[in-house]
Amino acid sequence: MLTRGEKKRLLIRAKQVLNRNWQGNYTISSPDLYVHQWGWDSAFCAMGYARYDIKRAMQEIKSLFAGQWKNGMLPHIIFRKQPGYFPDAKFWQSEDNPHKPAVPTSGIIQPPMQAIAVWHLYQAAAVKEGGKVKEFVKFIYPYLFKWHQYLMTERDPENSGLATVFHPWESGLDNSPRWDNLLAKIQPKNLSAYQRIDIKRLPADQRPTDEVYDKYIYLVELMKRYGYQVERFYSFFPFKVKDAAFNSILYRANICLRQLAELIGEDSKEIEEWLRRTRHNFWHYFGASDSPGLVYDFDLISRRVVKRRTVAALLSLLTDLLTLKEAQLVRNFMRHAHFCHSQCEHHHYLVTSLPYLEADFNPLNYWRGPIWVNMNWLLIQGLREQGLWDDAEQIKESLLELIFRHGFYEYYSPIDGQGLGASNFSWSAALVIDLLLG
Ligand code: 9WN
Repeated sequence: MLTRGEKKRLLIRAKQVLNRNWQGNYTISSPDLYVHQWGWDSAFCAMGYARYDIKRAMQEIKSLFAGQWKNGMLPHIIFRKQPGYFPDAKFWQSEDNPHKPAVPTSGIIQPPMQAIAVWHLYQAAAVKEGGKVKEFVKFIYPYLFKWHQYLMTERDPENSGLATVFHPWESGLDNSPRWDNLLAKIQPKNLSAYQRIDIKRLPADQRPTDEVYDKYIYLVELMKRYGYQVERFYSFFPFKVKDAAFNSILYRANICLRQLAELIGEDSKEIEEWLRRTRHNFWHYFGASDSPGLVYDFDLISRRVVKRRTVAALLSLLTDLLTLKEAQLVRNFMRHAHFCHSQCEHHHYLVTSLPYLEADFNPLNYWRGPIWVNMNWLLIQGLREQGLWDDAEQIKESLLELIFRHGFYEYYSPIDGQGLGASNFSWSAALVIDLLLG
């Protein structure tokens, strides 16, 4: 456990990372590669800012929604000036779209963390600056509502209460082994030549393979061909999934949206109806009888559950759809499969993106083994939600220690704690601030 002095130093360093990445009205995710504003990164950043600079937290969210499309879609990247990332603004062609936003953006989404962030912001500031934040909630609420309405309608033609994703990037856990079998069935056709930038900036063995990247680009090309309008490609799209982690976050976000509606006196009937639908179908789509409490994705093409055990399976902890017994089973599985036992140089209580004993476990590669700060932070929230306070506390202290020793990276090796991927990574800094000051 870190001493008080060490925690103080960690806080100063975390603020330095955010200051470096702050662009005056939004935050880039990392100067190494992610030099734009990303959807869920931005929400995580706002939650960190909420602890010490509420003005900046509100500005971050406002800037993000400048990229919202007219149909409510909140894209996963809002492009600003800097070049240096591929696929870039030109590639996505958002400006040619009838729903086009005020600034260039990507055409796909990421997990909807924003309502969670705005509720968090209100709670963090309620005592000192409640009035100011309530005004902000009134301002941002219609944008948030439209975003959720898009997810619950255009992204859910089945009326299941669960949103569909069309791309591994939409899950936020890009090259997770969850997607391997689904991607194996996709053969890119007529792909134009393109240049990857990520593997020039970051070590290639920590990133997705070229073969997988071709499929990422191919799926975007397909969506682009249909103007990213879901109703034009839904029936035949080759990657079509009800993502269990995305929808656990969405369910939690809808609860936050309802709380925001109540706060400002808006009618919450439609949100109630969304929640009802999700509750009705959640376990039907995501459950498996041999592992109560864990959640798995549902492939809409084969109409089967994709039973891969990854960190995503634990995110049911974010919902109120578990019995205490089920929550304890998820916790036990997490400790057993994702915590370090004998494999690591220093013992820690951190959740890996893949269980150690899975055949695909790779301690260095992106979402195929390393420890991610946002996943551990989400699980801390989930464990608290389930009343499993000691477990939440253990992860929190371990996470702070890891970052104190190794710095603010995109992800970390569970074996020796080495920082991997992009450095000066914003959400790692922001979520540390939230844990230190929350
Ligand atoms: C594609 C920005 C984003 C995160 C994602 C993470 C990574 C992008 C990439 O970086 O994805 O969106 O190029 O690898 O997987 O979760 O939002 O930090």
